[in-house]
Amino acid sequence: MKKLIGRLVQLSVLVLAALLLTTQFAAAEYGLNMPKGVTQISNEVYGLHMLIFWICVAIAVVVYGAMFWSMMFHRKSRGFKAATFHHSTLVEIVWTVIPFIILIAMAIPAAKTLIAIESTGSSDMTIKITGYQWKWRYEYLDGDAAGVSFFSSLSTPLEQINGDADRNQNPNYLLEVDNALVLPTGKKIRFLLTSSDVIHAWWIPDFAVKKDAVPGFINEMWTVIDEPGVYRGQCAELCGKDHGFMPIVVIAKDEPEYTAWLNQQSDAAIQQAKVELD
Ligand SMILES: [Cu+2]
Repeated sequence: MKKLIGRLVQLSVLVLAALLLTTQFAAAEYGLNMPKGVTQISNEVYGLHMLIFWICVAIAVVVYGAMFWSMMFHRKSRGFKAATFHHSTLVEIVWTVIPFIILIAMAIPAAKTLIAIESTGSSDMTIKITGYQWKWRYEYLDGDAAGVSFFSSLSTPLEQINGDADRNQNPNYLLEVDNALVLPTGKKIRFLLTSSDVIHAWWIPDFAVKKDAVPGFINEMWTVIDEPGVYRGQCAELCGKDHGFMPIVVIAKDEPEYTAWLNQQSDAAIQQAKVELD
């Protein structure tokens, strides 16, 4: 009887552990995995990530499976005698060749994606991004938007930062800026990235775009946004005391809305020039 109760307790602990594990896997869907993003490149990056992940899972199943199988069925208490050989050329060749093949199989899709990420050629427009302690500057360098330039700083209300207002009311707490970067959809946009003081990093997870902004150097990256919308990111390189207070907001607009925004910008620039002349 005692044995039976013991077995039952063991069984319920196992069931509980299995339940806990499965709920954690379900939660991972939402919290732990990387986002799929909204661009072709971000989807490619996600696909590559999942491919490598499943290869790792398969390796783990084989390795741990062999380990537990050996521990279970070849244990000493079963009277199993350990082998005493010291050297096996065949085994050594096998455990060198198999990982080599796996690594090559992983390197081919990884290199393909990496080359695609770095292909900044034949872009439709270029925007220069400069990191400052602690804000961003955007300069539209060519095309109809040439000359448009502005700073983009944190605009989350101060009372929210000080804790006087309910932070839970604002899902974009610390992620709002005064001037968002406005981009057209369906165009290949090349970014030139630099910094005026320390190293920052411009990062929009939904675009799978992330690179360091290094003073004295210009880094390149690119994106094509398919859908209009608001996309958010942050500085991703520890850059001083307000590193956590230099968010990035990109508003993607389709052609007519983007043109309307552009006209507004030039009108504002003309007004500004008039004021300065007077
Ligand atoms: Cu920064």
